Amino acid sequence: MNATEGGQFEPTGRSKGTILIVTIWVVLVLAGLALVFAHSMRIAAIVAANHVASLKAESVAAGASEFIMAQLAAGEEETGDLMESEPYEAVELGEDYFWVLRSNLEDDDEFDYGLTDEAGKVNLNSASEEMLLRLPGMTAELAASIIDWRDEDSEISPGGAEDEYYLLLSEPYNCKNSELETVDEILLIKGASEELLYGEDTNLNGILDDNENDGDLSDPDDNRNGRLDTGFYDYVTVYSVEENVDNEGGQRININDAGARGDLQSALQETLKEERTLEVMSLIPTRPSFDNILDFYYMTGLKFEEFTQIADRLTTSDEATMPGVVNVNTASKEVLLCLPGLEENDADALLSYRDRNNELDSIAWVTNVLDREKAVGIGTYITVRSFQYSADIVCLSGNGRAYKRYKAVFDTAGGTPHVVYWKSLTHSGWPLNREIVAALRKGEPLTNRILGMN
Ligand SMILES: [Ca+2]
Ligand SMILES: [Ca+2]
Ligand SMILES: [Ca+2]
Ligand SMILES: [Ca+2]
Repeated sequence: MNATEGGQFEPTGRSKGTILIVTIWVVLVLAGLALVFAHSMRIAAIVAANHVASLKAESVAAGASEFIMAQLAAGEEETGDLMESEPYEAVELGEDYFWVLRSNLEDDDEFDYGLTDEAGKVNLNSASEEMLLRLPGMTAELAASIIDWRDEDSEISPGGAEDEYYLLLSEPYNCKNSELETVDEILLIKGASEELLYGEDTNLNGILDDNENDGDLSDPDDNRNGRLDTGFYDYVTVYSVEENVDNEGGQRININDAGARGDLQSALQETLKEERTLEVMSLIPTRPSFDNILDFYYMTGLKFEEFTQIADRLTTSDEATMPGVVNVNTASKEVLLCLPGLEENDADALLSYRDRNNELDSIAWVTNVLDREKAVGIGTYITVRSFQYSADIVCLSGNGRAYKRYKAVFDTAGGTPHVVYWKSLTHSGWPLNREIVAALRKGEPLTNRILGMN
């Protein structure tokens, strides 16, 4: 530029070009900034929308939990039907949806929905080592280590582990020496692994997903055999417990307590004639030591109809609670096979009898299926009642933008269902058919065709 008389700078031809270039740059930068702002505003809008969707999915989970507790409270009278009473598939809650997902133990190709009865499982805190060993995939090392983990002493059982083992780990911790509080806690125990617990079903949806059948191409490292090889996760619990009282909440009569003979006689008299009562009483030893109430049934020669009327009022335990008794009315075949002495044909026979009969209101029914030795052999470990249920709650916002998934355990003991465990499973990914999400994102309705897809 040149200085002029007025001290002004006159642009030369060259500097005119410079100004033009600068102007173009400024315009370009401003346009770019405008684009950036528009873009970031759009991102902000999406983030906000996703956040709203996420909050909605979260509140659906709370709603689903309330819904389940209402179902449990209403179904208390007929707990046997509770598992089937609601389909729990794509339940609408306002604009949003939830599912209660359950592993389909029969078919790894089809989703199953509903509550899961925790009493139909093997309780890791009360099962004997022998019962633990009968779980699918269980190793002798892990079974022994579970016993050591939960027992109070520090004596190492063969194959087991106490402090000596855990304190030498690179991240050391103590042997717990008390009960497991969650099923996942088992992963802290020597010999346990996600592979043993979950098997190939790492997202816990009961379905063989693509990544669970592609070898080591993607996690997990599966055997690519076209079948879902599961762990023992679906067969174990730490929650099952019931009070040792009859169905009306009344105190039970301990048939092994010689001091309770009078109570037993009165109870028998309520259903039997005087003569028959005395006949039965005469068969009870002065110092009775029945293994369980089924042992009593066989020893006294009570008729099945006579025994079923009184069975619920009898016990052989002085304990106030019966932890970990297995509900024979709801247990899966795998769980039935964990009961002492039962073989595959026994489990099949129990399942088949269960399907054909409705009135299974005392454990006496197993005597119609099993021989005396086997029935008495499992009599101590079984029940026909359930108080704890779990639910795998999958929630999706109505616009398909956000989902949440929770594992919840509910306890109905005491009459009012309440949550005893609540854990997010959202990190394991959307567990159901992706078309559901796709349809909602496009604003399309969830048709039966989409819901029926796996
Ligand atoms: Ca111990
Ligand atoms: Ca799966
Ligand atoms: Ca894989
Ligand atoms: Ca497989």
